Amino acid sequence: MSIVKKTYKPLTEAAAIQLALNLQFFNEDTDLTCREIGDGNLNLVFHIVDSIDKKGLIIKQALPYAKVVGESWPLTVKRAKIEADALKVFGHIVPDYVPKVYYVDDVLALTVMEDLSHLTIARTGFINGETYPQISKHLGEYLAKTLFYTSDYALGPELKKEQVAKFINPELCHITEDLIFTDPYYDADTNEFEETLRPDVETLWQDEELKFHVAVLKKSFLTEAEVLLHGDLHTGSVFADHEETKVIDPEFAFYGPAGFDIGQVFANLLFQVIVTKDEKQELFVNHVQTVWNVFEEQFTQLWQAETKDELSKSGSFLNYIISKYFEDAVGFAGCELIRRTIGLAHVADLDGIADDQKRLAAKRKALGLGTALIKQRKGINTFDKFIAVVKASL
Ligand code: SR1
Ligand code: MG
Repeated sequence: MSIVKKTYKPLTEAAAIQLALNLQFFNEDTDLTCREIGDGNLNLVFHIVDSIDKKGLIIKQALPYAKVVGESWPLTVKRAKIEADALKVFGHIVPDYVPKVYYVDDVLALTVMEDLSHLTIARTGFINGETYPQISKHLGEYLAKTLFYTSDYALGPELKKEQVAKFINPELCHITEDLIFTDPYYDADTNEFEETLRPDVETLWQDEELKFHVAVLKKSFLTEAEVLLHGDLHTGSVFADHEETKVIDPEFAFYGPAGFDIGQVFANLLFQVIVTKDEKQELFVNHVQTVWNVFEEQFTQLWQAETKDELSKSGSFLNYIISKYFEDAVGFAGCELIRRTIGLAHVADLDGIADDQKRLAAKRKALGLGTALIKQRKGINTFDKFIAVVKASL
């Protein structure tokens, strides 16, 4: 008898249907359709729908290279396991805000999960005029709970270190270290920007003070294993409608500085502050404020009720932690604003502006705001000061 060893290969739409049937997610005699709908930078995403009862399913599969660049950029498919494991951790902590995981195959590097096609990717919704009234409250709660319950202060130091080991994610972290903290600050091949922006970009490359501060933030990302991060928490990683919010795609998860996830949420809402006007703009400023207020309030309650560390129970230590997370978040938000404007993997909030002058003006604002947040983050020690710097850049 020969034993056939299962090996990795990318699914086709027909193979995705067959897998769903083999796993008995659907009846054999039903009518299934499947479309590959992956529009992100890295993965295949199969949406399977039962045309009779309209029940749906998602199969997400990692490709062995970065789709955004092509096969010339090999990338570990082990990230699928990191993502599935992170979805399980976050799903345990904040079940309302994470898709359900039904099945994982580490060899095929795939996860079968809840169909969220009744929701829209938040970035797309925002660009099309949606404002999602609950999204900032939900993201504030998501951040408070995930960043508290994965920390030393909730898990205790031994269990936390086991989790750090489980979520070692070197290749994906390396992408972030390059694309966010390195490449935008010199003439790297990965950068992408309009030639008209070159003088603005060269100003960044020559700004030694800015590069010093980015190096400090990069050191924090490299070395500070504070909490289990989502690691790529931009508005393209969030599904939403008026009532629901779901955070997807944590393949960049690892133990890092808490302010990184908060900063990415800030920055990606700030793109909408930059590209909108009047009441809409105020609404997105309010979203940023709500994320922070809800985070601060709920994180404080969790800390006061549940910290396991005796010395950390003092109010002044909690204040120190919250101030540190805020300062870090402001700096990381600045880095995200800059990388999404001139580095690899842009955002449609900016690139989708058809009018050249308006698009370039928005990009200059993003670069100016990013620079200000990074350099001035130590002085930006209240939310009001943060918003004053944001408004001064518009
Ligand atoms: C090569 S991956 C480029 C970007 O896509 C992901 O969503 C992350 O943001 C990463 O930096
Ligand atoms: Mg992603």
